[in-house]
Amino acid sequence: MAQFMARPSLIPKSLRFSPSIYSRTAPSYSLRAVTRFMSSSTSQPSYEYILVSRPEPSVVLVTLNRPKALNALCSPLFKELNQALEEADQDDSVGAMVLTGSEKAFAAGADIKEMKDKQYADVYKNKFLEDWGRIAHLRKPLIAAVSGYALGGGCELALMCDIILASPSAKFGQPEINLGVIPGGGGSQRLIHAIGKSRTMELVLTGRMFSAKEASDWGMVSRVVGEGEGEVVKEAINMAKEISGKSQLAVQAGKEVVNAAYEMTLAEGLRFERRIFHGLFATNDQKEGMAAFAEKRKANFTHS
Ligand code: CO8
Repeated sequence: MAQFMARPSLIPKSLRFSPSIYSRTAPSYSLRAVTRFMSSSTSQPSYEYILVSRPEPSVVLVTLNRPKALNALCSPLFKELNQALEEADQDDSVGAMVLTGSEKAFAAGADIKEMKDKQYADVYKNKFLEDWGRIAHLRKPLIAAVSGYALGGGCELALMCDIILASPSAKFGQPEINLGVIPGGGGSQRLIHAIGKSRTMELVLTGRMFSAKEASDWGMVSRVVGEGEGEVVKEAINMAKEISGKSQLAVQAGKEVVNAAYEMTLAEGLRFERRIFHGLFATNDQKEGMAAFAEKRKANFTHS
């Protein structure tokens, strides 16, 4: 399929963001895909390494946009990513966020060229990578839509998201061992929860890439979507839109209790879940949701 590089001049004026967002070449979506996802943009701060759009009024889509380096995760990119996602997290009109890359690469890992000459004193003193984990502290759901390479930090970035959807082309892996290091963004820890010890050990020690199908069979991704350019982003946006139609309070509570299962024993987790469940009876959305069911109408949540 003919590829379209999203230069501003090729996008109708009414569909453009702030022009400075296009200072770099956008990922290789088709014109149709690009305009569809950008069709409801709002004015955004200027970013160099990401694109931010509103494909639905309640959904923010963040697209990693460093195509020449296969979306390698350099520090300035992560700074922008944190800023865009944290702003969306605090925006009352946003119900969920989607994070994606290009057809060829979600992200091919941390930027090896940026890292290669770093010294221990430097990385330790300056807490290298510590900031990257801020994504895991967002309160609203973040859905990863993965096509192409998701390697090293790219795989870890996907694992920091709440839900992963994969295109059939997705290739995951933790190849850090080939660089003389190990995963540094949670790859060894989050992966083990998702796919178990033996598989994690194999992948971390051999650096072997694994397919979307394997990731799905092992439960690391929710599902592999159908073939087609932009399909995985479309599915993720639909899912984010669906989540956005629920009570934001209940969604955040649901995310909190699911994540708590990583940290707690079963007994603690069950107690925590019940306490949060009880707490939701103090919300208007619980009253509205249950009243709407009884009255056979659609709930009108006010997120209060
Ligand atoms: N860093 C910097 N540049 C990269 C990276 C990277 N990780 N990956 C690709 N690039 C660059 C290449 O250098 C090349 O640039 P140039 O054209 O200037 O030479 C360009 O992207 C295109 O890459 P290739 O020519 O290699 O493209 P291919 O299609 O031949 O190969 C691959 C694609 C297989 C993805 C290959 O590029 C590759 O193996 N990349 C490195 C993958 C890797 O080792 N990733 C792990 C990095 S270490 C890491 O992530 C540590 C995690 C730390 C924690 C992070 C927390 C979130």
